[in-house]
Amino acid sequence: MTRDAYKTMWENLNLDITAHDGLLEVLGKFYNDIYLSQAGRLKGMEYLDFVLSEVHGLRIRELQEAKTAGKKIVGTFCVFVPEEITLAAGAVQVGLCSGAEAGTEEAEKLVPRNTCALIKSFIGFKLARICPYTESCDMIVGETTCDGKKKAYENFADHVPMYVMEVPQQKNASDRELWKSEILRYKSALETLTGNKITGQRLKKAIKIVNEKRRALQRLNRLRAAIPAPISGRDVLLVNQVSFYDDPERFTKNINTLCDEMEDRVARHDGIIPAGTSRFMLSGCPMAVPNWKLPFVIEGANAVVVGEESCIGTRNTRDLIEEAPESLEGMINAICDRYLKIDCACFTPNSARMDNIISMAKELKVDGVIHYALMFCQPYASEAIKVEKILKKHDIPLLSIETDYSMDDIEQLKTRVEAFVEMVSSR
Ligand code: BJ8
Repeated sequence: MTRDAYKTMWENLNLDITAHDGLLEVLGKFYNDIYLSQAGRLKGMEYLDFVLSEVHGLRIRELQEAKTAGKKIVGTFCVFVPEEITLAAGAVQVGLCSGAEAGTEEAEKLVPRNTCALIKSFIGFKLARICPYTESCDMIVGETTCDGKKKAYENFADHVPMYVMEVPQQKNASDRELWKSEILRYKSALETLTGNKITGQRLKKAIKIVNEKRRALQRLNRLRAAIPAPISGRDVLLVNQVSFYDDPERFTKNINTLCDEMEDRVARHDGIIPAGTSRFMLSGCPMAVPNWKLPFVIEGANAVVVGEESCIGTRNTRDLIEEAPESLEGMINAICDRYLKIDCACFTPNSARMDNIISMAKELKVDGVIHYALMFCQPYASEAIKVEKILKKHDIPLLSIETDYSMDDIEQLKTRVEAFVEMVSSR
């Protein structure tokens, strides 16, 4: 990314240029160490390298051009926000970064100290004026998932144009009614914001675009399950992270090209990860860009991540919207049903998640599961106890980790992960 070419754009977005330069420098260094240092990467990953190198450059310029052309930009933090509705309104949806420590001191003036790193991160990025995505948004959509998020949005609303969707906490008939009414309320809010009416035709097209994106990610997940693994877990995590802010149709095309390359290598049993490397599945909280800490530690310990049971992973890609309905009402119902299948730990009970963890672990033939909860995340830390029980029943080893975005515990993490890898490989 040529900094000078974008400086004026960043200034116009009211970024703190010095702090932003610092962020890009650290990000570039991390990216070199974690990604570009990998040997024998797939050629298709060059697209992801390019997108990442232009994450605050070209993509932001595209968003500005879309705004000039009259489009609205909608920022989100959660996979519950239906991108199909956003696209059908002619708006652009982007996931807002919340995977790095920034502006923590300022963020702690808006939320208590014992709030998870993800929440502090999105507030910190805004208050430190280093996120061009947040600054580009015409509307930011939050959701009533965990308590931390829903209370944070109240204070965050003093700083950004906030809209909050109510997500039910159970999955009974009355919850479905509530969720459907929330989808309709979101549809109206977008129609008001954009001035565009969401017709059946527009929604059908949007459903197809988002389904195709999820199909490409499903294909990637099927291919990566091969033994030997044809791609590192870090690279797949990056693909999932980029899926939240890249143009969806361009992204799908490039991921399918990457899959073609993988298919070829799988057919030749030409994995880039040596056969015999211990295989792990990550399960738990989402890892938003640029949170690459744990996969880097795992893969540095002679192991490979072959699946993510997470919202930046299969929780977001497992289910498609049914494409058969032709009426607007039918499509809204299909959207409603698809999103209610999400097995976020904010639901009670949430037994579908336990079933999904077991079936994924078996399908992927993993040697163990690494459960990842962000410090102070009550929903996932609580479910870690259930995950442990169910995995024990199926004789699948588990390492349960609680961490945050700082590097303070990196040595301790390495020691624990190395011991776990050694333990599973001696079984
Ligand atoms: S659907 S997982 S993206 S809410 S880590 S902020 S839960 S205290 S992120 Fe999530 Fe939607 Fe659920 Fe997925 Fe709260 Fe936990 Fe923090 Fe979390």
